[in-house]
Amino acid sequence: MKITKILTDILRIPEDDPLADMPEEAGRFRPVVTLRIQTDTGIEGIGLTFYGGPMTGTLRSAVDELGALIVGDDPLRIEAIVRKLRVAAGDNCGPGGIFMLALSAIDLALWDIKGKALEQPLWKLLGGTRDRVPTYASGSLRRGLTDAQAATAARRLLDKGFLEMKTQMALPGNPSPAEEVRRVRVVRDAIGPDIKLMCDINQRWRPEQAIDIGKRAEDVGLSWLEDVTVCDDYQGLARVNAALSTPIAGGEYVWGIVPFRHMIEARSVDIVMIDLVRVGGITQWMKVAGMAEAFNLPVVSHVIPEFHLHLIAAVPNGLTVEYMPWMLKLFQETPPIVKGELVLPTTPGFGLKFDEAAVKSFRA
Ligand code: SMN
Ligand code: MG
Repeated sequence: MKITKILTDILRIPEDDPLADMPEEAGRFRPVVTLRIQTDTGIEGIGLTFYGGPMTGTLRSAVDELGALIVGDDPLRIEAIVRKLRVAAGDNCGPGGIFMLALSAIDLALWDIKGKALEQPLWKLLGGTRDRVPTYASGSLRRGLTDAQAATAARRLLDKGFLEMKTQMALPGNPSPAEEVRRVRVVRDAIGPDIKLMCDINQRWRPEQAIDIGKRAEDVGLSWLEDVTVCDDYQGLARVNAALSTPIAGGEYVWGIVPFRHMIEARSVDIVMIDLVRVGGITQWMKVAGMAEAFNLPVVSHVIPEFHLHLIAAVPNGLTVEYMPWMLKLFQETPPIVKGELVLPTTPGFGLKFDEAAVKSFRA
């Protein structure tokens, strides 16, 4: 099989809140680069990447330029392609940043091709541990909402059938520790004791603040506290992790596989969060999951559930999928949630098809 053509697009996707209809700020858009890799067999693989922000044009160019280097290559030899692109480009302008984001889009599309060529859904091809995975609602219970809005949004998520959901602390205006904890209790009280509740700090606390507030929040029964301090303060994270019984999660801001080694070796986290586009695509995601497994740690995904559910279902230590609904409207169909769990597709590859009308309407 040979790669014949690389097609990219930039789309602007509205930043709404389809889960609880409680957007923090209306009218914002998120730019995304989509990719289609075509082959001489007629099989087409799809991928995407993002986090380019105002450099999204540069990100698209990077995907185009890396893509041009692999026309004629065998798409099933993914490690060979990754190595070639690393040597050609990444050794000098990588390993993280735009290079890695672009490489990830290519890696995703290559795995989609492999699944389609072997006529298997990716979750099965990659290990197939289970055909349903827990999932949690994300993006709705944000720190900028009022208490009443957060409670209403949380109840809407329950009505939608979610059994797990994530909120945020590190509230605007740097309030007192007691105020932070009061807010997370508002959400807990709205959903009752049996729903899993996670809480994201998005790197906004100092380690000692995280220990203080984390201790006050222990009885809220959080499934995890996420990114409690800057992502690469592995020692600071480890101090927080050792001080609290609430599990500490982190990793969404970590690029490539080697920094995960340092994070895990430092015992910075109890739960390893892996972001498919920052880690370098499926090829590298699976390596980090294996590394975490060797340290007896579970892994969770970050955003793009329609891709990530395959990976959490594939590996034995996959815990739950973040149901962040950003890109769902790009596709004709996405996996349904039944009794709080995502049901894995049986169609080959990711089992995703672009909704061409949606793609057209989001084109930048
Ligand atoms: C998050 C951060 C940045 C972009 C999307 C989502 C957040 C999360 O940290 O974990 O959902
Ligand atoms: Mg997060």
